[in-house]
Amino acid sequence: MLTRIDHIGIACHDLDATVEFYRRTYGFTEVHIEVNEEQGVREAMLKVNDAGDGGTTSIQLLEPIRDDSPIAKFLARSGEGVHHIAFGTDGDVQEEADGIAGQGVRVLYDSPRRGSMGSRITFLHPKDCHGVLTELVQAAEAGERVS
Ligand code: CMX
Ligand code: CO
Repeated sequence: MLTRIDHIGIACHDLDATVEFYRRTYGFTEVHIEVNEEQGVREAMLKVNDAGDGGTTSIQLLEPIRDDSPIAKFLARSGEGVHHIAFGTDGDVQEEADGIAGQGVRVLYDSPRRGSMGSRITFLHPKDCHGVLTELVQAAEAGERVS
C-alpha cells in the first residue's frame, strides 16, 4: 500500500542556495545530505516543520552532478521546479511496483535501486501517471541503512 507522501523532489541549480532559501523562508531543517552517483545528483532532505500531529513529510532538493543525469536534463528543458512526487510504501517496494505494473503503468527499473538514506526506490513513467514522475520509496530499517 502507498501510505504517505514521503517527499517532493525539486530540481535546482544550486543546492546550497536552495537549502538556505527553505531554511530562511520556512524554517525547514536539513536532516540529510548526500551524493548519489548512480542518480547523478547531490541532494538534501529537508524536514517540513512538525506540528506534533504525527505527520512527517520531506522536501528533497536535487542538484545535478553530471550533464546526462535526469535532473540535468529536466533543468535544461523545464528549469527549476517540482520534478517528482514520492509515495512511501508500507511493504516491499518491488511488490508494490509489480502490482502497479499490472495496471499497465511502466515501471522504470527492473529491480529497486538505492535512494536517499539507504532507502529502496523505483519510478513510474510520468506519461503513464498523468504527467507526474512518481517515485515509490521503501524506507530503510534503522539497522539497515547504507550511506
Ligand atoms: N515530470 C513530468 N514529465 C517528465 C519528467 C518529469 N520529471 N521528466 C521527463 N518528462 C516527460 C518529458 O517532458 C517528455 O515529454 P514529451 O514527450 O511530451 O516531451 C517525456 O517525459 C519523455 O521524456 P524523455 O526525454 O524521453 O525522457 P527523459 O530522458 O527526460 O527521461 C525519465 C524521463 C522519467 C524516464 C527519467 O527522468 C528517469 O529515468 N527518471 C527516474 C530517475 C530520476 O528521476 N532520478 C532523479 C531523482 C532521484 C531521487 O529521487 O532520489
Ligand atoms: Co526522490
